[in-house]
Amino acid sequence: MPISRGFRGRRRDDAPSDRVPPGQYVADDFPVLSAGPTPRNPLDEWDLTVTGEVDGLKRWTWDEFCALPTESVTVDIHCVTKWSKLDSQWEGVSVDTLLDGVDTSAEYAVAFCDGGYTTNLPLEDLTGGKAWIAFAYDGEPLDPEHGGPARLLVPHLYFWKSAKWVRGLRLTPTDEPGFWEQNGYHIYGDPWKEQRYWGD
Ligand SMILES: Nc1nc2c(c(=O)[nH]1)N[C@H]1C(S)=C(S)[C@@H](COP(=O)(O)O)O[C@H]1N2
Ligand SMILES: [Mo]
Repeated sequence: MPISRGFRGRRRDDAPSDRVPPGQYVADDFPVLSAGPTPRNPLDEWDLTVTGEVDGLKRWTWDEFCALPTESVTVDIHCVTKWSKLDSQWEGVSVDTLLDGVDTSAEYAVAFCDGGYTTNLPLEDLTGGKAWIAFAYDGEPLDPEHGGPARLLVPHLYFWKSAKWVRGLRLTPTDEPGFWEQNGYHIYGDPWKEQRYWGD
């Protein structure tokens, strides 16, 4: 008797193609990918700053950051190593909130982190409800391995742009390649265009 696939439930790779970019597969787990050790620093030494091409520096302590308005977001994320995770649930502060009232001529930003990791993005990709500083995942405080206490979340670009242990944004007039962007990854990283590496 032939067994119809329809009786066996939906397979992982039957995920709707409009949600899984080319060359990606859907992962059920949440892999950890870090270029170095997980930094663990006391929260009273943590701050978040917006620097660079701004009138004066903007800075939040952990308590001040926690007092900002938060958003719950459910998004699909896509790692350049080819796993995608659908419907990941986060809580975070919109980057729009951090940049509210910031007057800048900068068109780009470099996110910087504890541990020295950096990644670059056009400011346009951080604003307009497209990016968050996330501090919770799946209803729990963000795991240190996944970037806790807080990480950048930019789901519409490959996940290396979502800088873990983020400590700030430096606004820049030009697009300055970050850690992976200096090491072969694409300057922009649109998963729908498969912009994985230089030249893609
Ligand atoms: N600070 C920092 N952020 C980082 C990285 C890193 O090595 N250091 N790796 C990036 C890469 S390549 C990916 S795919 C994701 C992985 O996030 P995860 O470990 O939570 O899955 O974090 C990104 N952000
Ligand atoms: Mo990655």
